[in-house]
Amino acid sequence: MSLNTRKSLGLFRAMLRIRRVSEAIEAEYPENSMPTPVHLSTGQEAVSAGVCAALSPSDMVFATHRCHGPYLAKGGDLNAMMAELFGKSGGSSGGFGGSMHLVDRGAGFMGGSAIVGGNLGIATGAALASRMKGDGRVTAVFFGDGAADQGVLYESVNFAVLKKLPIIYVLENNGFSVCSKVSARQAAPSVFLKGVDKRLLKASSIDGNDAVAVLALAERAVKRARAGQGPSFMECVTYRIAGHAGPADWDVEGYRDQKELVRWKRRCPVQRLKRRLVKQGVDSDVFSRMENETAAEIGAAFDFARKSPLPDSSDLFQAT
Ligand SMILES: Cc1ncc(C[n+]2csc(CCOP(=O)(O)OP(=O)(O)O)c2C)c(N)n1
Repeated sequence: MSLNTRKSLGLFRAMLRIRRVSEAIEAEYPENSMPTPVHLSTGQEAVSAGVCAALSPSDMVFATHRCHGPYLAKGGDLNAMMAELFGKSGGSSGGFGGSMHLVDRGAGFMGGSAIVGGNLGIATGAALASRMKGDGRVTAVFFGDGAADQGVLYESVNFAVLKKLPIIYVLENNGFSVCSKVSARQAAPSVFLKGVDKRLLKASSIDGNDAVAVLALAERAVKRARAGQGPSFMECVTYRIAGHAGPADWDVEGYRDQKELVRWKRRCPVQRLKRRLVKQGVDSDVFSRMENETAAEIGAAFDFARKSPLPDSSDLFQAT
């Protein structure tokens, strides 16, 4: 098997896992066993998988309220994620944080944030700390097009360029901020890239549903960061197939064109990569084995979450 096929299979496994975990959450959510809002990233898996595959375990990732994908792709513990969603003590934030506040420092996953744009400044600060300590870590910060409307993005990028910080700004442009389209909020497509001086900031816009392309761009960004050449900005154009929050069928009707949704479903990043791998000669047994392993892992994580005790209120100040 060629190195490229092996890398692509790694991306496929990461995306499949995120997709199947999301589906399992969707199926369980109406049971009211998870006392937390959930923001699924169905359709956006290639961004998490591609960016995180370019990073080493000690590199840092900061994410948003839609953080399951980056958490899992960065090596976060699935048992701890599920227990967190169930509000149990075995959760990654002791059951006190919920779905938007996953964290796994051991895996370099520094946390999701419910404050839109909130992690941009914090991640930039973490990259400054890496630069000052010379620890060689690269930081990637995920944020949505809604967060890109905020001034903190410009302040952060400006500072990162000024100090040549080892950071990658990963814009997951999924077309919406809750129910509000990008075109209703921004003057032109990729407006935040238009005025950028390319000599100062390496900024690109790519197909965010192509995991191989995301990985290739992220690898270049990591290389630049490690070489002390400063930040990169990657706009990954994708689509949120799920609703803003909760299971997909909880989506508020009317705010998006159903034909557009169907078109993007056809561009499913997981199926796209599978088709490519089949063309490269990967056997159907490989996919069946991955499906079985993923299902077993998810089943075990749900069991772990169900059996984990509720947190003790006296632990509240330890966990927050
Ligand atoms: C500072 C702030 N303003 C508003 C909100 C309410 N809010 C929660 S999610 C969201 C949309 C964010 O859209 P985007 O950044 O594109 O991320 P996506 O949900 O599309 O992944 C908003 C406005 C918030 N949590 N924080």
